[in-house]
Amino acid sequence: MTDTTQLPSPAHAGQADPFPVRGMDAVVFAVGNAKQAAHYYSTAFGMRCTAYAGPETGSREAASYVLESGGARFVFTSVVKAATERGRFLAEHVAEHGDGVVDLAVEVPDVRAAYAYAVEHGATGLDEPYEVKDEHGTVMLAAIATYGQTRHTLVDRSGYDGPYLPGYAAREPITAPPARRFFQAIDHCVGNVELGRMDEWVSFYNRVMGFTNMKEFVGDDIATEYSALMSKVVADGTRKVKFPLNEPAVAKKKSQIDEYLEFYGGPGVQHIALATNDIVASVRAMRAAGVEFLDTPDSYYDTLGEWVGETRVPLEELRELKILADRDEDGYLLQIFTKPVQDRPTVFFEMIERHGSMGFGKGNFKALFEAIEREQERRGNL
Ligand code: TYF
Ligand code: FE
Repeated sequence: MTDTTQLPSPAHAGQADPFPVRGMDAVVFAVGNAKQAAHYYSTAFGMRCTAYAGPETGSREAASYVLESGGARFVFTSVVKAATERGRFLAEHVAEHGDGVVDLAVEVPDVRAAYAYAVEHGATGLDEPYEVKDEHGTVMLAAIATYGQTRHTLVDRSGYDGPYLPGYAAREPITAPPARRFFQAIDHCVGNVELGRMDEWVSFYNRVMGFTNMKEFVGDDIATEYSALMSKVVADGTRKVKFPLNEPAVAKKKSQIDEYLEFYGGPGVQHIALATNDIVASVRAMRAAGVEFLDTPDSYYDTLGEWVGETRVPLEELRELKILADRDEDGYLLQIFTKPVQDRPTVFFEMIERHGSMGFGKGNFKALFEAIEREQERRGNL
């Protein structure tokens, strides 16, 4: 599973980063009811609503709520009137995919250069670079297509000090935010693509955005044994933006990725991992607010101590909250996965507390995938 000798050496090895990025700018969701989604992410994820655009601010076709938790930003958008291009896109996206991610927006220092590089290397351009401005300054934007109907907007907001984007008005939190935020950054964003297409998308990110492969992956051997999926991870040169990619594997069971593709109606974002520095407090608060997490059998904790060793959180607390732990040569991580957060078995979240490890919890893949399959079975999809 971990074999650094197989990593392709990037074409630009030893040269300056061909596609510098500052980090994730936002994850934009198209949902059926953005007003209620904004409330859920405020109360259950401890996020703070900071900005709004809608009919009251001159945006007649859609309503958008911006929620933040530390450096993590989510935007929830719903159609208000489908009679416009944007409105029709949102209405059709929700009809086809249910609530889902339309945009993994990436902050870059130079939008024109990033867009030109991407398109030159084979990306489909969706929006050529353009400026939007108001009294707070100027934002540069452009967009390229990725898997399914998902896009990457490229954002440079260094010349802007307003709330989110021109057209948005600052607004008060929906509920009083918790004293301590539940998470402070987006750790990684995972895409599910069709059977046999994962390597094409890995090479898309290699070529178009200069992203390189990280060493963690699920290969053929493990896939057929128990995971029913294959997975590789690409990341920018600074490892601030990490995009794992999954495809279904032909295995003994129907893959959880097939279930996603069937119910989402094609490729799309599968999960967003949120970096926390107190997973115990966050999971307690989120559970109390009604967030459902995957179950982990007690037997997992009976042997965990033997191979993970000491962690910040006592084993009994991990067991109580069903938090998973993994260790590699760089350190350890604690992680837990929510159940899907809408009625379709599609998008879910991960909470991750890293202590040195830069991996994705491969020591947990077996326990995790068995937990996902138990849910799949309960839904009648296995
Ligand atoms: O992002 C990851 O790679 C881990 C593991 O369907 C994972 O969170 C991989 C595939 C999957 C669920 C979790
Ligand atoms: Fe993950």
